[in-house]
Amino acid sequence: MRSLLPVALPLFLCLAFAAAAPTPAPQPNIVYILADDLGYADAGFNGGTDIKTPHLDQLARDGAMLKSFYVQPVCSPTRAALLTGRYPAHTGVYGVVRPNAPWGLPLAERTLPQALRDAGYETALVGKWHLGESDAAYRPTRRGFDHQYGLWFGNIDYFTHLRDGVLDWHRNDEPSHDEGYTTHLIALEATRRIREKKPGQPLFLYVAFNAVHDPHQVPDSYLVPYAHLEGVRRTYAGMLAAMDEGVGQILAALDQAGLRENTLVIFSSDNGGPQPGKVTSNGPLRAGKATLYEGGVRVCASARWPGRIPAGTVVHEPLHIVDWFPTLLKLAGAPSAQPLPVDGRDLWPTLTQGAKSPHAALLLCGTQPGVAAIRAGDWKLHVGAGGKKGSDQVELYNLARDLGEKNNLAATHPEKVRELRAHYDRAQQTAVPSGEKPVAAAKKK
Ligand SMILES: [Ca+2]
Repeated sequence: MRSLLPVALPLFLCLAFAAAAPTPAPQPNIVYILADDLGYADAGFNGGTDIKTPHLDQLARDGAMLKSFYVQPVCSPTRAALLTGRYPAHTGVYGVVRPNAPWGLPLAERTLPQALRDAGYETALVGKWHLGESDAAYRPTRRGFDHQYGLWFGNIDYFTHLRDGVLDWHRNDEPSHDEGYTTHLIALEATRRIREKKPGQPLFLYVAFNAVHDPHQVPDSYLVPYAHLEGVRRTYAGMLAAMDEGVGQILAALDQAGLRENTLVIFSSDNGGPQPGKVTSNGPLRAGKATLYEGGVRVCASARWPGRIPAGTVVHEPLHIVDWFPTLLKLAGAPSAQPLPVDGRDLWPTLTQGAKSPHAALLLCGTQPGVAAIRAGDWKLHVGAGGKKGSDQVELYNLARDLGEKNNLAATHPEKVRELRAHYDRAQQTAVPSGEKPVAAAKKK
């Protein structure tokens, strides 16, 4: 037998190696569709009943619905978290970047499009930026995007594209005088980026609708099906219907380009619905935008990748938008050369294999340092509740029994308060101050 080894072993090793060598997975195209200020329960797939969202519903049914997907309570910090994989406590982007304010997403941050571009991706931002524009260094084309089209500020007039008399509509960071309703323009440009995608190169397309943020404006034709709704809710319904139509056009463009099978499409809102009950619906969740109650930070979300995410998946495990950064880099085979510590964790096993949340505890930062909430298992602790930063004023809820955060259990469960408070205290040790700089400082210079 021994005499056979020199011949047989190399042959065996050769065969074994051939069988075990994994076929490199093709880099998926990635389309992240971000809605602005969408209520938790306004899309049909997440419990909405009075507004028609057939395309968002189909997208969610064809993949996974993320029922406990967390973001930040307002626009800029959520976008910073998506693009860096880092919490506001580490980027310093706790609040919104006002027009002309002399700050933005810190330049030391390595962004998702930068990392994907280094991995061979073509990268495009279509829609809202809201991470700084006062200095050219903060603008999208300097932060990893090959293509930019849309608005820099947090909101603009949907038809004139003005904010306080200033035109904020740009192509590759130069003024654009394209005319039209921004939701239509964003959908049109997104479909163009898909049609004109560079052959042989994967695409990262970040579509950040300014819909359904105020000002509440929509072409009259979209109001017709919603005559039964009153006031701003009717306009909002038309705006959401227009956005849903745009999402349908983007999904159709992927189909027409033959890209459906190798494209991961992700959808979420950037924060919860403002004025719940009047304008938006956050369903059973308490409060809305700008708060750390569930209505402010838990948003409707979905993800579709045919053959990779089983259709009809429903994920109840808590996930955070910071998780997409490491997840997408891994799927893209991108070197995770982020020089700064990433807070996000790979959410793919949770999404595709029913694994538990990758987080023992999630940090939800308020719009100023020191105000935060911790989500750990079924429990949630608010520290500095009521906006008093660093205070001992806490609220404790058991979300499994009390999704609406009505019964504060802090007094009766001090051991649970201590346990979650320890997570908060650890997070505070590495927290940075807010990077916010007031607009006035720019004018004085
Ligand atoms: Ca928003």
